Amino acid sequence: MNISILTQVDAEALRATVFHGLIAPMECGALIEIARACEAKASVCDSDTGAVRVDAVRNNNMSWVNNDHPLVRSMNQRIAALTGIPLENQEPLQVLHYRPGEEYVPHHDAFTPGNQQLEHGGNRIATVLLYLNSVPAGGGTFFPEMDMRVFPHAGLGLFFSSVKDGQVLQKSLHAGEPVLQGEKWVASKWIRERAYV
Ligand SMILES: O=C(O)CCC(=O)C(=O)O
Repeated sequence: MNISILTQVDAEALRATVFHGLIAPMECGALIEIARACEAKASVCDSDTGAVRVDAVRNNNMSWVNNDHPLVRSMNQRIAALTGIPLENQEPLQVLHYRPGEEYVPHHDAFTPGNQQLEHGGNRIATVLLYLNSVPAGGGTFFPEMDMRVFPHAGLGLFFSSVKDGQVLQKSLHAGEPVLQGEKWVASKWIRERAYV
């Protein structure tokens, strides 16, 4: 891996890092094809109750790609090496696919106290996004509390933390903005405090 850090933002307890070099251009295309074969309407996990449901807050498609695929296994290992967080803390890799007008409205990836999802390895402490294609217009990942936006470009990655000392970081609020032109493919990895079960 030859990772270049392009930007690093430390906002109170939140760290956000934009990087390049974790995924090669050919691998971006291959991951899109793996995901395309098994995509379905995206679901959300209620941040209070943990219940999983299809919801208008996220009107794009998604795929939970097979962890046994050599490329997916390799991506998971690279994410563990990049973050220094054990592989076993990772949820499966998901690939999100947005068409024009589709979006993921502002949300926190971390859960609030009492959520039954916390039983599956504690909270989501960090997220890694890997942009698999370049979007001609729209489709940014926007953090309204930090006025920070990452534009999707093939091969770019974003790491951000979501929890510090057991507290959900309010500044980690983020959205997948509506795609205005073209399509957007992004791989998303949620990482737990402990082994994901
Ligand atoms: O599509 C994006 O840019 C954001 C995805 C996202 O919010 C997530 O995976 O939690």
